[in-house]
Amino acid sequence: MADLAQALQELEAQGLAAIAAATSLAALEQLRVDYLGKKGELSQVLRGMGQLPPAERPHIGALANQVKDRLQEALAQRIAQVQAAELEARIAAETLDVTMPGLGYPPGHAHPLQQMMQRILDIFVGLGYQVAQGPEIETDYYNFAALNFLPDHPARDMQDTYYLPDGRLLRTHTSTVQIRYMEAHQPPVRIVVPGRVYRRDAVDATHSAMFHQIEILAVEPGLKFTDLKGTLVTFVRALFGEDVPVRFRASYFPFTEPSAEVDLQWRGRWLEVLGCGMVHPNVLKAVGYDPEKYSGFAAGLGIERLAMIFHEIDDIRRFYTSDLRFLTQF
Ligand code: 2NM
Repeated sequence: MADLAQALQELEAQGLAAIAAATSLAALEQLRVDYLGKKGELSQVLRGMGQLPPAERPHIGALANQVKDRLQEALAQRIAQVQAAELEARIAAETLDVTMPGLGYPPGHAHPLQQMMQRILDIFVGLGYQVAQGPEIETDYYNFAALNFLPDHPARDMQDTYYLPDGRLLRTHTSTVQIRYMEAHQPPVRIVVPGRVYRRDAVDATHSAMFHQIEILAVEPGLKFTDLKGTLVTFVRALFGEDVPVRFRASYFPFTEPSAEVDLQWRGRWLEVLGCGMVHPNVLKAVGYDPEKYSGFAAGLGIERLAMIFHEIDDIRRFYTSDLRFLTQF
């Protein structure tokens, strides 16, 4: 009996030491099998119980249970310690260094046409105009009829405009938006309208089948040509400089009467930059405004043309071919 009791105590001391020394969950599981498993050390020792006199068996049995409980308790504690240590090691290994420099995307900037458009919009917004936009696919009515184009006007020809099979068309100017805006609002009107427009032109250095326009429209009682002139001179000076020479030349548009072209002198040459005029009474009538009560002025310009003058660009196609050697210069 003394042998068995001593063997149990040695087993406990040995087991506790091994458990304390173990550093992984796998090693601890192996120790559990070795000491407490069916074929483990404790079972081996207890096999000797059969040789004991019956009176001694309860005492040894109790001792064996104590050893088993202590080893189980030690295992559970050590497993918790090892798990905590493993978690800490993982957290330390996975720590994110938020100060590490990134890969770095090259900084971009707005396309030169968008830059020019934004500058022009800013000037008119500063003069009290609101930005308005509308659809690029339009009806004959909004693109031509409401704008006082006669039924046989050459711009309506299949040769000059892109038509859809259902008779609708790609707008040839943004004036369509002015018509839609006037239909929906009563004067006073002050809008600036940017957008893409389409012309069935042969593409070359100065022509594109799609380009960008900005048009303005103001309507209220008593507006005169001098109001138009003052507005456009202010605009041109804000864009090209305070002392740039500006001149107005008589011209013709179906939707304005009188009409004019605006030229500016730039590096010694007169350049045409804007079309403008007083809104034709037929256009005011078409949107339900009384031409006896209201008058209006309007103007339009091509963004590409203005950007080409401003930056001395020689070919309109450079805007559309996404060549970074060109685009990064602006
Ligand atoms: C231009 C030139 C002159 C214009 C006229 C209108 C409207 F809708 F009021 F009739 N919108 N835009 C206009 C007038 C456009 O572009 C060269």
